[in-house]
Amino acid sequence: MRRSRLTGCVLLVGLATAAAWAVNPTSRIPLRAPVYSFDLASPTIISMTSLDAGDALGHPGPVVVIPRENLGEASLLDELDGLSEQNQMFPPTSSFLLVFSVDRTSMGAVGPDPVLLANNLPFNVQTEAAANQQSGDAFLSTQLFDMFGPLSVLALSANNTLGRNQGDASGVDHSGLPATSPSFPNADSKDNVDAMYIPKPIAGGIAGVDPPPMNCLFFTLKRNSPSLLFLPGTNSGADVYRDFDVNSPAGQQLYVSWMQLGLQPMDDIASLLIFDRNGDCVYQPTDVVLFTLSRDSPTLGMMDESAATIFTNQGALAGFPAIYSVPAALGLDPGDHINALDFAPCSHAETCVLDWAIGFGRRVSGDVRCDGLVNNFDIDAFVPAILSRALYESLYPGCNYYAADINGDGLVNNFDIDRFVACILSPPPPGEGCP
Ligand SMILES: [Ca+2]
Ligand SMILES: [Ca+2]
Ligand SMILES: [Ca+2]
Ligand SMILES: [Ca+2]
Repeated sequence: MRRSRLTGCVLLVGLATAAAWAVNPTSRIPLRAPVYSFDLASPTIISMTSLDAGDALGHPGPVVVIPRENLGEASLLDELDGLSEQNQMFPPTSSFLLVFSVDRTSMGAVGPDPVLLANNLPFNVQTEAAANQQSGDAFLSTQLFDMFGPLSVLALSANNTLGRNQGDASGVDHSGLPATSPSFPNADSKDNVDAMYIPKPIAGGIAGVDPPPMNCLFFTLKRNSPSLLFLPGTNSGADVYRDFDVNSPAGQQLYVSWMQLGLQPMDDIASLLIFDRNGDCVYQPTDVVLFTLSRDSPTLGMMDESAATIFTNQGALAGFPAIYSVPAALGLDPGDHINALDFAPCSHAETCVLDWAIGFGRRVSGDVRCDGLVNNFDIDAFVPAILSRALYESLYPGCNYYAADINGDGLVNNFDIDRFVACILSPPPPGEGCP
């Protein structure tokens, strides 16, 4: 009796706390904004004639950052299905969290991790699926991996948590539809992130350690995309292309074929993460190629595997790819489908997840002075934040530098100024951040 009353009290307190934080779930440190695509059935692609399913998009916007023509996609019906940076300098023993997107019918296998729930980080594939808004999101693994597979570090359960929402997460989103906060029930059609890479470094901006210049970009197209007939491969959704110049229509070549990956011609690579380890943009068996396959790929049937199984070329036998990770390692159900994949360098899973995951009470965008209000007095703190992180943190110790990342792209820079000014002119209610 006494116990249940106590539980009731705790629940009430929990609800009251959640109510106070019911606005603007976001992250403490935004994952850097990705380059990504939406599929043909996405309402954003259908409603905006300037955006196609073959384009590589950027946030906020979305805006086109690589037009489809520059990846050899001549048709409005082409779909960009996998995208990967070169990742040529990444050390083979370094660890990371996987970052992935799922398709419209993925449900997840487990509820949120209890440790993350206790930290007001209540969103994962299952909660987002329950709200019919999972397919436009990016999720983080809760355990570490390296380029060869899962690492056995068990601080958190094998699960996933929300890293970027499709919309309305104080900028930590894909500018997608529905334009609603995580877990807000959605009855409309929804965008589907279909390809993605996050320019490294993954969280925040660290001067001087931006990624090394990329010599080529890797991509795959969806099976039956019209332009596969003209690209220099075998008209297969399981061929991987490289592009040496994303600023011009020329430059596409075959990087690795379905046969070299142990696949079938009718397979369809649905997500792609490449470590071109010697940095030459040429395929060698020492390069690491991670990928998932679409639900109807023949190889999944032959191997009795899942569209949420991540495959690798490392250790593959003739005619079959090897398995990099199983669905349960990511808190996914065998019926789920991973359709975009990247990674976020990380040495301690719990620390990274607490920093990057989306939840409540995380970061009040625009409250750079951290007094709970966004108003004119934040201008004096915003200016040093734009100039230098060290300067800002010396002037405002204990405040969150990323409160100045108004557009939620993971960087504090000049591109935040316009939104900050607009926000100060029309300030949000107390406790809420800039939209
Ligand atoms: Ca895809
Ligand atoms: Ca969502
Ligand atoms: Ca290579
Ligand atoms: Ca920013």
